Amino acid sequence: MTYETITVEQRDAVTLITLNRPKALNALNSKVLEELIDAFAAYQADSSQLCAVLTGSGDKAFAAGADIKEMSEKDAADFYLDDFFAPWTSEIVKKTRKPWIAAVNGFALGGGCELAMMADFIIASENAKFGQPEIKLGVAPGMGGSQRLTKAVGKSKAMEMCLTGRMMDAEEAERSNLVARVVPHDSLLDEAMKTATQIASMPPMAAIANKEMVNAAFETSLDQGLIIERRIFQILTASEDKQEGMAAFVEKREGKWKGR
Ligand code: CO8
Repeated sequence: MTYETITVEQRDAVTLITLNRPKALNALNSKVLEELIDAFAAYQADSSQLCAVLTGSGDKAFAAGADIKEMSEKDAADFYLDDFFAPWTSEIVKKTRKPWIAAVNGFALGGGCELAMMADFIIASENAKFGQPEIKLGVAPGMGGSQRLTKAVGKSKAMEMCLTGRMMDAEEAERSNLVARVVPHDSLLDEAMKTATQIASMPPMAAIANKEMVNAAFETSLDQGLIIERRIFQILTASEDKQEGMAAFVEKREGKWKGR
């Protein structure tokens, strides 16, 4: 499949998706959304692909936000009637059950920060800068920033960032639990691919299950989350990969996964 605004490459079991509008700092317009939905659906459907990495092209930006030029031409009725921004969560986050990582290589602002936060986790380059500057445009986050940033860094810092529009550098983002790890700029893609390859080597059903459990912690009470965890754990014990994983440990060899 050829795309206009993204590139997609399969490297063994890892799908690498790159936002590819470097002249516009990879700003997210409707075409990017349409193509990302397609690319993530293809990743989810392809049983040979077990982890994905999303990054930005060029040296400067992961994504500098939703496309301001496109949004400036729309009025409130357009945003409301199209339920603008809804498909980012409903089509990408909810439908991608397999793991994916955001490799943030520069500016991740507004919708760019929100897209990075939709990933299962973020690996950032030392040059990464995160922010929700929408207030400076007379608006507010619309793709989950006020919710996901607050859950990641807590109320005080999220509130400060949304109200001032200031950027957070990579070191502060790691200290604030927004990102899993910061790596040197030049080795970002290698490090993200290495991590994705490691995830892709795990029993695939267990990877989906672990993701579902951790996500449950954000969406339910502790009691409900603990029930979800136990039930998923119990289901996994009936899998062929559980038999294989435990046998491989006892026999001191690598497991060979069936994905079921
Ligand atoms: N949308 C469209 N184009 C963009 C965007 C963007 N978000 N960001 C950068 N660009 C374009 C610039 O217009 C410029 O294009 P051109 O060369 O044609 O003029 C090109 O990218 C390079 O940008 P700069 O020259 O500005 O590069 P600098 O290095 O000087 O600055 C910054 C980099 C600081 C990242 C700067 O570009 C910037 O501040 N960008 C906007 C950041 C921002 O405000 N993002 C949030 C957008 S809003 C959003 O994501 C959610 C909206 C929620 C609801 C909205 C309802 C209306």
